[in-house]
Amino acid sequence: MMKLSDMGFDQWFQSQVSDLRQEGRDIARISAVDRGSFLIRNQTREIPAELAGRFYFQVESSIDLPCIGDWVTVQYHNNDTAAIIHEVFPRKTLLRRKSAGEKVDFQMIAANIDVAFIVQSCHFDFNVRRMDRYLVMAADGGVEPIVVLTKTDLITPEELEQKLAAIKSSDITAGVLALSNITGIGFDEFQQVLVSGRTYCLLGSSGVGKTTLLNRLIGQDSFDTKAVSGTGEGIHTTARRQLVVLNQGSMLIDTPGMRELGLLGVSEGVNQGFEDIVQLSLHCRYPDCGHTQEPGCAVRDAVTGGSLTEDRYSSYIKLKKESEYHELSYLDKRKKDRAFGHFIKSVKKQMKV
Ligand SMILES: Nc1nc2c(ncn2[C@@H]2O[C@H](COP(=O)(O)OP(=O)(O)O)[C@@H](O)[C@H]2O)c(=O)[nH]1
Ligand SMILES: [Mg+2]
Ligand SMILES: [Zn+2]
Repeated sequence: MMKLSDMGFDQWFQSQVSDLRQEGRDIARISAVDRGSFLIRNQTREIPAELAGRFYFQVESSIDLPCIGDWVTVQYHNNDTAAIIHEVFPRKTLLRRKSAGEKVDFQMIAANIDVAFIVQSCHFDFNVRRMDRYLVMAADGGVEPIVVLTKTDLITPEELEQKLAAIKSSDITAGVLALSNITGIGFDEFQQVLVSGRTYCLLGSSGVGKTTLLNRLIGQDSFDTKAVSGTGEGIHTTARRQLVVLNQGSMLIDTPGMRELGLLGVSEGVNQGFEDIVQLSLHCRYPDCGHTQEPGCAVRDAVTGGSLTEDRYSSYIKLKKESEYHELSYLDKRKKDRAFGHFIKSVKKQMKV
């Protein structure tokens, strides 16, 4: 049993209750989102939820739809095993991105976040300019930023010093933490930042170690993982965004990578920071080489030959895959939606509906 106030429902939200809450409606927080499907978390558990009909014709922009971290009013049905989402509370803070297209529009990433961890890998992903864009995004939404550099095990202490100096010299005033998920160095300092009742969000490119960090937090606490995610692994693999309650009472939201956040243009997104691979690919036998199984692939050859590390290669492939996700056919997307449907079903099953 967790009080709503333990989940971040403070005086600020409390003061809005009389405007929003109607008879028979309860308050809960959005804890997982995948397109039109939601999970909400209340004092005792997570429950699959759907939007009330009015959302489908009253909402003008996707910004008005509930997103991860939102506080909402709900009505339960089917013996409290399903819920309808009625109202979204005003957002205290928010993380949103500009969406692609000619018209400037915004898409929500997460709401009611106290601290955003801007995660970059020391190894390949380090880019102060991109760090700045995330910092602006956080500042715009009233969210405190903390920079987290991962994979310190892959560079020398001197190289790490250089990176920290580069951040300092570019007038970034946010706190900076450096850690390795492999050796565990710096992990305690990271964990100490987390305060119970507060909500944190991991932001950053794909492959920098966000989910590994989350798993480490869950694993080390050896907390009853049911309370952590409801279905354990299922959420990690299928839900697009999820809010996890950690053992010591803080909440953490993992987000998909940067392409999903649309911070960078399509071509820039994948190739920026991978200029060496772009150079190599000019020598692949096929101009449209995917650098996975194609014969005569200069990129694979470089990995085999040792001039390109496996880690860097797989980071590139991962980022590329993520960007390709956006060009998936409608049918493929439907397939992914179904995967989320299975996930919702497994939550229901766990609750022995
Ligand atoms: N060497 C090293 N590898 C890491 C570290 N953290 C994560 N990884 C690896 O980086 C890859 C991507 O990690 P993942 O957590 O999926 O990144 P995400 O896309 O940001 O969630 C995985 O193969 C991890 O094992 C780290 O601190 N050091
Ligand atoms: Mg991840
Ligand atoms: Zn190739």
